[in-house]
Amino acid sequence: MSFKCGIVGLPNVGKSTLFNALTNSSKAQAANFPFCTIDPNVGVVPVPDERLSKLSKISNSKKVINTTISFVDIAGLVKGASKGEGLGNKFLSHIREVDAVIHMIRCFDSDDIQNVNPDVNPVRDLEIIETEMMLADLESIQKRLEKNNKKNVDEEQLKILEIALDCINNDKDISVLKTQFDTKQLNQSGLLSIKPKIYVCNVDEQSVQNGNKYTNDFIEKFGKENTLIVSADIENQINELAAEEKENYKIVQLLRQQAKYILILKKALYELKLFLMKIL
Ligand SMILES: Nc1nc2c(ncn2[C@@H]2O[C@H](COP(=O)(O)OP(=O)(O)OP(=O)(O)O)[C@@H](O)[C@H]2O)c(=O)[nH]1
Ligand SMILES: [Mg+2]
Repeated sequence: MSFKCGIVGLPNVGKSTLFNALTNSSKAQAANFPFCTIDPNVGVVPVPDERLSKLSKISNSKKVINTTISFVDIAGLVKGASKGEGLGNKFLSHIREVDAVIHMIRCFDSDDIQNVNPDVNPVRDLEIIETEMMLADLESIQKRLEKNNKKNVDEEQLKILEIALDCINNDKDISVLKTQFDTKQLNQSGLLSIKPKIYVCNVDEQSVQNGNKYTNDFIEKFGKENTLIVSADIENQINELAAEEKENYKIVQLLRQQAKYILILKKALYELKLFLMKIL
C-alpha cells in the first residue's frame, strides 16, 4: 500500500524546505517569496527501520527493501483560499489525494523571511488552514446533499455527510466521526478535516532542543501528542553538507545526532502508516 503524506500550510513557512529535507533532495524550489510552489512536488523515501536491518542480519537477506512513504509538497494556502484567494482552491484536490496531512507552522522570527501575516502566531495560522479545509468540506458536503445529487450517495456516506455538516455548522469536533465509522468509510467521504494529521513547528536553530515561546503557545492549545519541533532549514543544510562532504563523515554524523528530528518524523509517519494498515 502506498502511503501519501501531504505537507500543508501558509505560504513561505518552510514546506518545500521540509520536503527537501525529508526526501534528501533539492527537488522542490524553496525561496523567500510566497507561493513559490504552485504545482505539487512528489518524493518517495525509504523509511529507516532498525528492526528490518536486525531481521535481515538474522535471515542473511541478500536484499533489504524498506517500506516507503510518498511526500507531497503542496502550494501555500491563505485565508479565503477555499473561495479563490491566493492560488485558489486548487489545493483541494491535492490534499484530497493524501492519506495524512503534515501541518507545517512557522514558529521562527525573521525580518528577512516574508510572512503573509503581520506577526508570528502559530495558533492563528493553524486555525486559518483548518478553517479553509473545513469550508472546502462544507461546500462539497452541501453539493452532495443537494436534492439531485443526494440520490447517488449511499446510506452510510449520507450519514457521514450529515454528521459532518452538523459538526461544521455547530462548531462541534468533527473527529467524533472516528468513533462511529472506520477509516475506510471516512476516506471514501473525501473530507479533508478528518484526515490523520501531524503538526510540525518550524523553528530556528536555537529552539530545536527546547522549543520557544511560539511552540509553547502552540502546544498549550493543540497538545504535544501530535506536535513535532523541527528546524527544516538546519536539517536541509545538513543534507547538503552530507552530500558535499562525504569525507567529513564524522562531522556530518555529529550534526545528524543533534538534528535527528527528521528521522523521528519519518518514524512517526511510519507508525501512522502501520496503524492505518491495521484498520483499513
Ligand atoms: N530563518 C528561517 N528561514 C527558513 C526556515 N525554514 C525555511 N526558511 C526559509 O524560508 C523561505 C521559504 O521557504 P519555503 O520552503 O520555500 O517555504 P514554502 O512554505 O514552501 O513556501 P510556498 O511554496 O511559497 O508556500 C526560504 O527562503 C527558506 O530558506 C527556518 O526554520 N528559519
Ligand atoms: Mg513551497
